[in-house]
Amino acid sequence: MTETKTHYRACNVCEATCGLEIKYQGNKILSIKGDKKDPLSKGHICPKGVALQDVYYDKERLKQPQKKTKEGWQTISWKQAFDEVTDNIKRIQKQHGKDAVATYSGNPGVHNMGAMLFMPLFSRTLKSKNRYSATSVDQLADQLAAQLLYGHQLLVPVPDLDRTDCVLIIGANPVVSNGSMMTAPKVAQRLKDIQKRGGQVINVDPRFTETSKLADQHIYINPAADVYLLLAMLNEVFKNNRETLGHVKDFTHGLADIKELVKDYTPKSVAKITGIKAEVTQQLALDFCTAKTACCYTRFGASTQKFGTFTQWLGNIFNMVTGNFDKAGGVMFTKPAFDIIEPARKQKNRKTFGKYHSRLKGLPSFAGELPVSVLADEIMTQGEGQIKMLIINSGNPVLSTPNGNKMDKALASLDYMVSIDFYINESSRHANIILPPTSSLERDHYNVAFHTLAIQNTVKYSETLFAPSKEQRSDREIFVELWARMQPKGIKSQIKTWLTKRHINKKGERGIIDDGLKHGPYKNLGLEKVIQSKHGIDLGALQPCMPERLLNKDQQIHLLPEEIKADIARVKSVFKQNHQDSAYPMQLIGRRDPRTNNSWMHNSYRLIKGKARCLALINTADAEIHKLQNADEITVTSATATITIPVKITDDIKQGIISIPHGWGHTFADMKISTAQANAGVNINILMDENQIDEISGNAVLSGVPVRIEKV
Ligand SMILES: Nc1nc2c(c(=O)[nH]1)N[C@H]1C(S)=C(S)[C@@H](COP(=O)(O)OP(=O)(O)OC[C@H]3O[C@@H](n4cnc5c(=O)[nH]c(N)nc54)[C@H](O)[C@@H]3O)O[C@H]1N2
Ligand SMILES: Nc1nc2c(c(=O)[nH]1)N[C@H]1C(S)=C(S)[C@@H](COP(=O)(O)OP(=O)(O)OC[C@H]3O[C@@H](n4cnc5c(=O)[nH]c(N)nc54)[C@H](O)[C@@H]3O)O[C@H]1N2
Ligand code: SF4
Ligand SMILES: [Mo]
Repeated sequence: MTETKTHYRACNVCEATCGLEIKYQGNKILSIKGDKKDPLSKGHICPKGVALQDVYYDKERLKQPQKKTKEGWQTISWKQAFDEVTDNIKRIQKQHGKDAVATYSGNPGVHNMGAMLFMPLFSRTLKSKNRYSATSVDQLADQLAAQLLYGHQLLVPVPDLDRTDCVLIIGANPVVSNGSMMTAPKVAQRLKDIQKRGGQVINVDPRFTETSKLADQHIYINPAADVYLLLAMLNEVFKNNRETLGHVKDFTHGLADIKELVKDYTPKSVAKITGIKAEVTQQLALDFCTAKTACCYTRFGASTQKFGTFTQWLGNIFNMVTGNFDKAGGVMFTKPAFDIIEPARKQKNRKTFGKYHSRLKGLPSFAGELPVSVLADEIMTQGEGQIKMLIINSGNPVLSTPNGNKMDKALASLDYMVSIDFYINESSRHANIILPPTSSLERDHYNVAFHTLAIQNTVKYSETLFAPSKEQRSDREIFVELWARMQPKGIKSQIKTWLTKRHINKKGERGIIDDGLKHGPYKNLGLEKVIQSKHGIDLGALQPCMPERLLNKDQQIHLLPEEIKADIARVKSVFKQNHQDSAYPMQLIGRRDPRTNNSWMHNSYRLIKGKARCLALINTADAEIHKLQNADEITVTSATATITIPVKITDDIKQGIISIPHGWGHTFADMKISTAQANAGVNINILMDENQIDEISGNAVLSGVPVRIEKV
């Protein structure tokens, strides 16, 4: 009989990075459980971690390149695929210029070591300004606020969840999402522990969520009104002379500007727009200020709205002005073993915002990318600089970006499209060629991104569990090959040799990680030691690190950056108008489900079985107005489209608000994800208007979208 073995690794599906314990015999997985000895996740696991085996065994997962022909998809060799892809890049760039070839990088790319380390190598070689990613339907606002205040897009302060006395959660549902821009596995337990310590958990959300159930206090807020709540709380802080910058005072400027800015926004004056009584806002500010330590955590719902950047900026300011920045129990920066931030210090020009603008609409670039809201138009609008070819890596923009119908048409209209993905889904079905990478269990993994955003410093390396078959390629191999084929002949072999020797010898990406660890902030840490630890190594709690960690050139913090100043007038004008659109009297917000991950993993029967979950949540009072019963179908109409969806009636959502999950709508017959197709749901993103953006950053508006509903 084959021996039963145990493999330890970090799950790479979401930001929680849970340690997994996998028992297996040969190629057969016997069980996947949480690794109790993982220093960060301490045994936590969610259904998606268990379902990694379904992705591994999925017969519909692609392993060899596919070419679209008149007779359907054909399996072709890697050589032919790489030849055709790079021939087309060269042809199109020669004919239409560099910008005619665009890239879109989706969420799993950030959770993928090969893509993180090698996709930039390839995309830089294209020299195209048309680079897009899921960042601008997600955390662009968080990263821009970080860049403006601390000088780097990844210097995002992380709540010190394990030591705080009060956490104020605005626009996040970590009990379901497992945390975002805050790697905090086992988050429900961690929140309960705050309460056990005598602390408070407060949640501000238009819906009473799974996180609210756990909180000491839930506050219903109108969508996109967080900016006014935060301004009023700050007003209250100043009114009661409770402002304090703590030890960051000596290198922080502009407190008087903040005081001036918030003076018109009293808890009373914002009550109508926020939907929160003045006393509640006052008490909230007081609770936060009087807690020994506190942290305000603003996330997805706060970022993907018309004041995304302003709100994220205010979240930072609130922590700072109440003396909770760079302090144990407040918010702090990490000290990752493999540090992707520190190298930026050497760059002379650290300006990453607004270096250039999109051809249409003039949206600003950020960190070498443009906001994805403009992508469909950039594909479909003729003229110089039009996008003719798109290379998508691990993304599904038809389901994940605004105006999905338009995106679908845009992808169909391309001269050439490539998808690096192991499924034929809503977006990759438009590709001329699909290059499928290996899946999670078939490759090494180091979490390059999320150790940087974790509530505790730890380090972990995961080795390959099952060797891929000969015909498969990893994301790293795909990018290096594409990159190499784009190099001029002489240089090509020279650099490829260098790259091969230094980084991708037999041991793959290990060279880079080992290098990074050895030159990182921890002594005596190398890859070998980390691998030997199996479960990962605890590197200790977050520590104050100001001002040394700042990447601002002057090593100073300026509380009111120019970009924010320029948006104050808009905040003021919406405050004054505060009107509702009578054609669209309701507001749409999103929702995540514990058993799906954005638009993918829906092909796992284990995850998708059971009651339908793509449902519209509406309030009992709204149901009465529209004479609706549970499971009745409604149409939801926005400025861009109409969808039909069954309702679930609940008191756990504010009246006038409707909540629908994203990532569904597996309705196209020419895909190859049969379990997902059998549980199709609807694509909420056809309702999102790509013209509605956060005006500072260009991030898409996905929360608080005006809609109307009708009974079918
Ligand atoms: N309305 C609305 N829209 C949203 C959101 C919302 O809450 N509401 N959420 C937004 C957010 S936060 C995000 S991050 C985006 C996500 O949007 P995207 O990143 O565009 O889409 P995903 O659904 O994550 O698609 C992931 C794709 O990657 C493939 N994939 C999985 N693993 C790998 C891998 O290892 N390598 C490669 N090459 N491919 C892989 C999958 O098969 C799938 O096709 O959606 C955004 N859109
Ligand atoms: N199970 C599961 N986990 C996931 C994912 C998944 O698809 N499924 N996706 C992963 C990804 S890519 C990300 S980015 C993270 C996101 O993780 P989170 O940041 O926790 O985001 P959500 O779970 O979408 O929660 C956002 C909350 O904001 C609320 N909200 C909406 N509009 C507003 C508003 O205007 N103001 C306020 N205050 N609240 C508002 C919504 O009701 C919702 O409860 O989750 C990750 N984890
Ligand atoms: S919470 Fe995230 S990292 Fe943890 S098992 Fe689930 S999907 Fe994986
Ligand atoms: Mo995301």
